[in-house]
Amino acid sequence: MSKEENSVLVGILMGSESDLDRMRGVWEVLGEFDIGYEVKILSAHRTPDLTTQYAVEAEKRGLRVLVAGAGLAAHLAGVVAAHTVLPVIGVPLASSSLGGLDSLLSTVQMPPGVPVATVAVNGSRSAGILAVQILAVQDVRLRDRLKEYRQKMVEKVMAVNENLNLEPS
Ligand code: RP5
Repeated sequence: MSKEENSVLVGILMGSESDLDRMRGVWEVLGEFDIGYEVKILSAHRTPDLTTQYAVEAEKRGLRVLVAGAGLAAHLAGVVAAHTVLPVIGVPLASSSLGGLDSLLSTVQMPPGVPVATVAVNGSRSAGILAVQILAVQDVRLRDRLKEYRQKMVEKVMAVNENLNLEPS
């Protein structure tokens, strides 16, 4: 799956097809900002060679940010980060009886030297926004669009406040 109109700048990886729904927010946001992306199912333990190959080749292929989501022991983002100097955003997924705490710790607690920028458990929209922010460092128009996005958030909250009509109990 990919958005072909623009050059592909963001690689979105996840450990299993069962992660698709929880990762959807990443490509929804990238679509909203017209950023080219591709989505791949790649697992650190089920397809270790393919995962390594993808991470090693990503920079040469023109990708600029990688987003990796996985549940359970969730070592995908760390393994990908080990094979590239591109920024890697980790999305811990709550796919186990531990409610995502396992994924959170195994994604965020990378040993020093190989960081994974970890968002909230199931925080796929935030991962998408962070990817846009990273790309926006070199792109003033993208920064302006991020400012508009923030302004819309303000307006949404203000509209909710205007419509709050709570009866005293
Ligand atoms: C992880 O194991 C995946 O990222 C997924 O969250 C979890 C379960 O995978 P399936 O057994 O549903 O394929 O590697």
